[in-house]
Amino acid sequence: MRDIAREAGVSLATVSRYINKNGYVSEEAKKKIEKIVKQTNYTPNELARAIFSKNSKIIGLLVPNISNPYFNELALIIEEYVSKHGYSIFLCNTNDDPTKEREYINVLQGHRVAGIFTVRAQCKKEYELFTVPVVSFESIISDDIVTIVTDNYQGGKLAFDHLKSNGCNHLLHITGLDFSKAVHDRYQGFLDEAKKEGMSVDIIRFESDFQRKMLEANIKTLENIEKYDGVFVFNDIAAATVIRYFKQKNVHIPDEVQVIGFDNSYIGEFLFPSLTTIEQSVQEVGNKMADALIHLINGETIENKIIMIQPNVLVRESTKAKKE
Ligand code: XLF
Repeated sequence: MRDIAREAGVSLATVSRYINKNGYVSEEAKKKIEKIVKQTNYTPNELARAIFSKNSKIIGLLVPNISNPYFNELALIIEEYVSKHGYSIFLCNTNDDPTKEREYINVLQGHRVAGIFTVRAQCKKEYELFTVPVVSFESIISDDIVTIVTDNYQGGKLAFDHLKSNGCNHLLHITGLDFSKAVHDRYQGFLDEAKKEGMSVDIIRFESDFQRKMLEANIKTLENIEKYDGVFVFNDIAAATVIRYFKQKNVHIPDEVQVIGFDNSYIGEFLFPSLTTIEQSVQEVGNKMADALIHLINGETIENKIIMIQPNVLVRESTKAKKE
């Protein structure tokens, strides 16, 4: 910066204001500095900046696995949002493994990140000890940490109502990871609503929601799947493997069985038949998470620590209802 100031014939303070975008720089000085920056291919030393200011312009994003389409879309939305505020994303895949999650938390701390987004977190204590702001999706970590969460219970109810009003009588619910409260709430909403109607539901649990091989191994354990006429799957990527399985077995969707997922991740549109789903708007989730964290990094407070997203039914071809 000193060299640039000398070459441009301006003060070091002016160059610093220009580089850090924090103060007035005359148009004339700007032009001179820009010319030297271009000629010398200068980039600010982010490490030096992080050491000086105690944190960097980097935000950590921990996701269970980026190969789940819902999470890769979420990462994209968050990245787009924070980059407009001058931040970059440090992406960490936890594989839903608490050991890996803990290791990444340490790595992020070591890099003096400005904040953390965490998705389906399991290591609650570690986040509480963090001195920079944390925003969580789905897992309620503590009373102080802002959490964005879909009304999953309501989502489960909506899935039941949709299948019921489409004439389904033999219901199967494929649920997911045991530790996930979101997944459990979907299950509970579906079951409670069925109970109210005096209907029974068979339940199967999948152990993973992102590893294709694991999903396919799970689905092979489904016996007599042909006896069901309505299936609610806990998320869209798992529903995609269910649709494929029915096709291999020559079970026609939606005439013989109707399938509904959860998420509205983009994979649903590419399936044939396209997937009816309970939407938890990824745009809304991503924007709300990013907006909350940027506010917190800027030193503002957020009174409402639980921000609830309302789900809705998105009708496509895998169920019989009229398309909207
Ligand atoms: O954790 C739940 C299960 O999978 C999450 O919201 C998702 O639906 C994403 O696909």
